[in-house]
Amino acid sequence: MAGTTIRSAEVLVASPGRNFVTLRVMTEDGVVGLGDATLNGRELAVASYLTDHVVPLLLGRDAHRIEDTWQFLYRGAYWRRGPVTMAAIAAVDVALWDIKAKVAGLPLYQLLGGASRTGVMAYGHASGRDVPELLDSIRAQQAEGFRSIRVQTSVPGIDKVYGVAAQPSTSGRYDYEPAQRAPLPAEEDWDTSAYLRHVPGVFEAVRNEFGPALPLLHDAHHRLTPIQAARLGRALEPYDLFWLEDCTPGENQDALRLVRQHTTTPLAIGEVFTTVWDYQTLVREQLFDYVRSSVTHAGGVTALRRIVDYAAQYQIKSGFHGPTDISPVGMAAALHLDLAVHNFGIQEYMQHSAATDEVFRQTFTWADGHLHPGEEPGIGVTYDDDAAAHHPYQAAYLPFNRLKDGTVHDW
Ligand code: EZ4
Ligand code: CO
Repeated sequence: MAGTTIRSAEVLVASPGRNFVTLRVMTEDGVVGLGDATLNGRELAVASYLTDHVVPLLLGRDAHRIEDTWQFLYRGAYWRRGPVTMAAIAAVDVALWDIKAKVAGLPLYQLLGGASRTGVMAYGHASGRDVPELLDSIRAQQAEGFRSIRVQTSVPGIDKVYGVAAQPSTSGRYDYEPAQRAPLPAEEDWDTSAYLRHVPGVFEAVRNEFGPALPLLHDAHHRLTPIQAARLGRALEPYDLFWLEDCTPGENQDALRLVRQHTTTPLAIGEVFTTVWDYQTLVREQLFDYVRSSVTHAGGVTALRRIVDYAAQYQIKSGFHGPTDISPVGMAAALHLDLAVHNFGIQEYMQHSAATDEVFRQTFTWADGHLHPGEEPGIGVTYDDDAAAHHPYQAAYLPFNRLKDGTVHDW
């Protein structure tokens, strides 16, 4: 198909509020597709992977050949998997799906099988430096329309805890952004015993205030050993969490076997996974409940669809990663998949800043706790070059952790 031959592919790096890497592919007919390649704190590595090693391979290919292009980039590189490679492949994959859907004149979810539901339930983020501030933050999220809420809390004895916004929320907006613009990463501190002592009481206070029905989530952010995670899961059972996320570091799938033996608290994992292989044991042995991968970091719509289809055979559901470092392009792609797959669970939704929204024009809607990707052909996002020009890339890093004795710990 001559008109759908790829004429150009550009890598766009901009920092409207935070850094984003976007791939823009154009066909001979002038149809444009966007893909998200943002890898928080390592953005330029993916930009180089795309510019230096992938863009030259795309020119002249048929944009319609999504599967062939995915396999060519994955198998053809010889060096497989990893976040840089898979973010680059994801950007190409999503840009080609965007193009295919635009050529078809349909929103992407129609090409994925059509809508399985009327909207995508999304959870918001609440946090507080103490319990009263946390309860206020939950109320603010409810006022924003969220019907499911992630709860993160400060811990006495720890200075800077993951997930806690530095400012109390004044506008109802939750503004925790872990990446910081600085030449070096910020150092945070960690004390697992203090955390394990404190967290169950916080959930008790939240349940006492909001009752039993409000879905509550919590992210332990990779910091616990298997037996510590088992103990936390068990301690949180009275508070009926929707999920406990990343209770142990993701590399060791076997860890969840031990956690699973001890607790019925539902488990979510996978935001740092990059392929279906990272889920092989977890799915087959039914060691978890929610797939946390994002379209952006797991090789695109093509690959994430395979992961959730595999998970579906074991009644494991989706719970795709949706922090601010997934660009509006990556979020939009996720929403189309959320709407289409049968085993949808929940979608994380951390609203982007006004500056981000000026660069990425979006068609999704948000009402009564649910997102919808909209009915525009493609994924429904356009990129404003003029707005982006005001926001050049700025070096930024995620923080890292040290224990009291100086040992580096998982962040
Ligand atoms: O730390 O997106 O569940 N959400 C998270 C995020 C991640 C960041 C890393 O880039 O764990 O806050
Ligand atoms: Co997380």
